[in-house]
Amino acid sequence: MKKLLSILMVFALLLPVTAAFGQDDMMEQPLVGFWEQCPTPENLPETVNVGAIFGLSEAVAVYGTAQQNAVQLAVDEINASHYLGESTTLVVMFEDSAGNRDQAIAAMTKLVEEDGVVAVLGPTLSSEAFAADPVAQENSTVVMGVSNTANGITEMGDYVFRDSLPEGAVIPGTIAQAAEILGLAKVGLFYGNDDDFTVSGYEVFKAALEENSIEILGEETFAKGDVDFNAQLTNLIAAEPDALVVSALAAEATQIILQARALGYEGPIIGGNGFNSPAVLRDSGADSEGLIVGGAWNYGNPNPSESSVQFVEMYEAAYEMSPDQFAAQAYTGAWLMATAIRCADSTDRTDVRDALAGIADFDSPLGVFSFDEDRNPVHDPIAQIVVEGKFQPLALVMGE
Ligand code: 1QQ
Repeated sequence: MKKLLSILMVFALLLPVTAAFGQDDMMEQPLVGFWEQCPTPENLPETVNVGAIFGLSEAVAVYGTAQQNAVQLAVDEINASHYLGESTTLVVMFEDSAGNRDQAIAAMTKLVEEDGVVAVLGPTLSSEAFAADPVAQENSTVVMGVSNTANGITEMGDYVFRDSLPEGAVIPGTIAQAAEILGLAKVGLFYGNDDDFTVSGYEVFKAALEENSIEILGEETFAKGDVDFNAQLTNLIAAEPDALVVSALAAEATQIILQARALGYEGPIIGGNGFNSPAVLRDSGADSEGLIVGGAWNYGNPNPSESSVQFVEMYEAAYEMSPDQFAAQAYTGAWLMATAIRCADSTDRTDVRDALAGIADFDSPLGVFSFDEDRNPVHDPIAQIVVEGKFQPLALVMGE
């Protein structure tokens, strides 16, 4: 009798989920989430609004479009599976910041002060986050970066979170592995000196190179929007480096790869997070072969979490293309935000902040995920190398 009862109860629990997806469109309950750790909320309103500020136009759209796709996918799953309760719908209000600091401030102000959102995802760039996040902090509203990797982001305040591994957590391991595999002794360093992320990436690269006793033969800089890098590359290449180490966003990263190769440079290029978009590989074609980049997530990870496998399937089915690291981080960010709202069982912004800060051992496409005490992510990075036009795990390619 007891057994029958428990079977019936399991059926009763499953019913709303299967009903939501309909007969033809049955899917399993998403593997992401705190389904058991945190009970189904009972006090949420019919609609819960969160904001998302991404670069959806201009050069930064190569990152922002993937982020928007991934957040929408997560929200659709969250609603279809009634993660926030039977009658609560999560709605995301997207704003385009176009990679521009002033636009990011305007978007944040609108979402937080006029639209009254519970919390905000984004903005895409660290430079936008440094401009706009103080607006969220002043309004005691959570903002969670899903691609901000510069040092110091969460130091803006206790409402500022990120699920994107900072360059400081990725680059040292990548440099150490690259140094071992390539036997690096001397490199040339090239970076954008007018962007918070590219400058921070440069500082982290420099410290990691020094840590590994790799000599820096020369340093060169550029500015956002530059299109001709020949003068700086000529100087760097003339010093005969074992590798070029570059901190740049996608548009400049692509041109730097193409122009370095056109100048006859055949050695390795090691890039920071800005290189992580498939668009960089597409636009630089065969010239990107051998590019080494550290990341937070890789499509070809030989040991993906189950939820990563499910995420890839869902994303490919929805968008007819493969997700990249930025999509994986944005998808995870949306689930983390929904989980904070679910566990808070409230739309009070401070309750949501406290619930988010308490998330640990969250099963996500990024792996088992926790926030540290400074609201930065804790999970393993992955060093990658471009082979046949795709980011592959470096360890796998090297047969380790
Ligand atoms: C930052 C980054 C960029 C590459 C995000 C797209 O890491 O601005 O922090």
